[in-house]
Amino acid sequence: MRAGAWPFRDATITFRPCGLAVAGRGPDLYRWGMTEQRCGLVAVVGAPNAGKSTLVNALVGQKVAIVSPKAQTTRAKLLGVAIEGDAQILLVDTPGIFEPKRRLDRAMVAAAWEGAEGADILALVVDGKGGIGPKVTAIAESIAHRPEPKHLILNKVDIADKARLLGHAEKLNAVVPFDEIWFVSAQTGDGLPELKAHFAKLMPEGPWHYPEDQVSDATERALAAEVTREQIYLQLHAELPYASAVETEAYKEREDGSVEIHQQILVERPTQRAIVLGKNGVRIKEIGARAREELSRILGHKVHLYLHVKVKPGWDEDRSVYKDIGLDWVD
Ligand SMILES: Nc1nc2c(ncn2[C@@H]2O[C@H](COP(=O)(O)OP(=O)(O)OP(=O)(O)O)[C@@H](O)[C@H]2O)c(=O)[nH]1
Ligand SMILES: [Mg+2]
Repeated sequence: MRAGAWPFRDATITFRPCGLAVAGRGPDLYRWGMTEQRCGLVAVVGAPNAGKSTLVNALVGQKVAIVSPKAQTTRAKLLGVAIEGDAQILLVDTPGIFEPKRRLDRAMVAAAWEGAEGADILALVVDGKGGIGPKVTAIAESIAHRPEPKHLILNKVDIADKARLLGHAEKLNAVVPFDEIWFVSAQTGDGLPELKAHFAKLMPEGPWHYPEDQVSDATERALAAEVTREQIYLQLHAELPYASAVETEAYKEREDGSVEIHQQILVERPTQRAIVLGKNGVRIKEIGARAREELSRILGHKVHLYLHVKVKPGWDEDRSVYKDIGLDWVD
């Protein structure tokens, strides 16, 4: 990250109801002093594209993690904070676990396993629409002997065949003795109120770790970079999403209450830069327009977003980029 001309804002994101599947939270849900507080960690792990981030967003009741139909959307672990009655449920969204090739892949998978450390519940999310192939089985095998209580969450029941879902549950339960098996749709919300209430019940007694209105451990400027990256995943194809990174260089509040954000999109080669820009700059304009709309909606302020595409060969071998993404460097 280059030193910006303006001070960076390190505020975190606060609750802003937006009609997601399980939006119930707010001051009325918790009455100070009348109940014992509970708080715990739920690690959300699984293969890429299983719907982990969609699930975390739905349980929090607000978008905190980006989502796309492409695999490996989440790059670093992120905490989503859900509240249910007297319980604060800290949901660790993790990158999908896959066979890593590049250093970036290795760092992502390491972050996923690190996210599972010390959790009160290990929730394995599986795409119920897909089959249970060797990749999902390998993840199940690697959690089988972990000490944490393990929940299997078969997701996407809205599009999955019911009989196949039962087969998946049986097959995975033979690999891991799951404490609980859930069938949900993170997208439609099917089964989520029950799942959330269940997680809440299992949270250990202890004080809340975050203020009631905080929904994530990410800063607003980190979220801003993620929202632009989400548009790259949604609007660009082939190797491009994987060959790019986004850095927020400056983030400042204007006097009128709007936010001015400057970001750099890093790509590896000049040909990739040309694709991100598009003919006459149409693609970058569209990426900027959509990211700006989404950010204004999440932050509740008008946003001015300035994007710059920079060719930085080997950015995925640069320690400072890893730090910026929130990943530990792996050798
Ligand atoms: N139909 C349906 N689609 C879903 C559901 N949950 C997630 N999806 C879709 O599945 C795709 C992947 O969702 P993500 O939440 O990004 O998946 P992820 O597990 O976080 O993926 P990575 O970050 O790449 O590991 C997106 O297109 C979601 O809209 C669901 O319950 N039903
Ligand atoms: Mg994700």
